[in-house]
Amino acid sequence: MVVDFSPYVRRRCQVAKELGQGVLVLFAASPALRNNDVTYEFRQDSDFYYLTGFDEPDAVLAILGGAEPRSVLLVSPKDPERELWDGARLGVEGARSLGVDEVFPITELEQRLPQLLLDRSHVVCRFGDDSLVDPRLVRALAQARRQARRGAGCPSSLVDVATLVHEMRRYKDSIEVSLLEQAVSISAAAHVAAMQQARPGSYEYEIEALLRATFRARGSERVAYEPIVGSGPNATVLHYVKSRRQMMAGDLLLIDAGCEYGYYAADITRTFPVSGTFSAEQRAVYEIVLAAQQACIEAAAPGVTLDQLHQRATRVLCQGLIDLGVLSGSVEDAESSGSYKRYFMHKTSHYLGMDVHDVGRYFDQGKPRPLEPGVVITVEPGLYFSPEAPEAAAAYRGIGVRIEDDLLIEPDGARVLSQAVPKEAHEVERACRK
Ligand SMILES: [Mn+2]
Repeated sequence: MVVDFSPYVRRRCQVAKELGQGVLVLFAASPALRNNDVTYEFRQDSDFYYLTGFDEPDAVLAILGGAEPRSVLLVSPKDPERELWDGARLGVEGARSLGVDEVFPITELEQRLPQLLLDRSHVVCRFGDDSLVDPRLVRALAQARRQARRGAGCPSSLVDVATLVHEMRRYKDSIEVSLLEQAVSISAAAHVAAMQQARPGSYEYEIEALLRATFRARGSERVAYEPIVGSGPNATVLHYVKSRRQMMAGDLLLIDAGCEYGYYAADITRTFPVSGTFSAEQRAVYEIVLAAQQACIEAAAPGVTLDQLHQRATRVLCQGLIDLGVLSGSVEDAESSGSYKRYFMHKTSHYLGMDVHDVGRYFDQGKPRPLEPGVVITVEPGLYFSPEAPEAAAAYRGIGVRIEDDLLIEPDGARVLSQAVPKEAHEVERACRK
């Protein structure tokens, strides 16, 4: 695959501009041990990938601002013996193709890093996340300070990478949007396949396998998060990932699954009847959740906050719970007492991007932050009646419904990226009919 590294060059230029006299230092992700000598599949750190497009471990990126901005990358040198086992590395020569100004072997980190910190006002970095990275950075700072006694300046403060890189990541550029569209379109195909495949007698893991196979067969590298495939009462367990149950006629199946494509995540949820037809109770709940979700989608636009979307969803869900006879009193009573939280216990939206719960501040000086063009969010209201739900909800016990779409905020509203997955009750039933 030919990779165009110009977006990474552009992003590093922007970082350099905002750094002033500072320096940004980012470590690549470390391979995580699973058990004994087996590691989890390696996935690059999102910030690191965002600024380099480089997906090997054991690497460090430094971006220096100021009058002569430059970026420096330290990578694993070529090692034919190791590469026989682990696969090819780009190496120092190869890494020059990434468009960075200087490349050095990572073996020189101990001497190079303190040098890169000299005469810099501050270091933008991540701390407290990786117990292996923190001491290396602190050692380099200490060394830079020792040199500072001989005349050079050394950084006087550490700045969290969130203030700079995560703010950039909150706004998706056109390349990011097209990768998100790809991730969403592959995930949509998997949801449609699941609707066609699931039937009474199927096991949840069979559907999970179908989702994963569809992702991979269409070029996705991995799931964006562990798929949730919850049938019957499992649909009321928010983070159910065991996928063990056999589905029965009359069950709803809740699937919350999305793939990652080119390091961008999709996050889609649909809930459908495994026999192809909603029961009256299931349909009543489904229509309420759908109305709440559509109310949010209509309202999503620049200037609106995620808090406002959540309030909107909550209001529709409260009215629905009252109409069902599950809650009594007025919508205002339900909102102020929080009585609805027994059935709707999570938030309506989060940012979506390289991370499924993407970075970027939600609040500005304590106040919810308005949406802006380029921000991508999910809208995912739900209602969950656990098998232990109170007497007033007896008819709905064991029903769980969530509907989730991915939205790109545009200058005049929002575009639903995940439109290809059926959502209206009759469309869902049609997609499920065997
Ligand atoms: Mn989500």
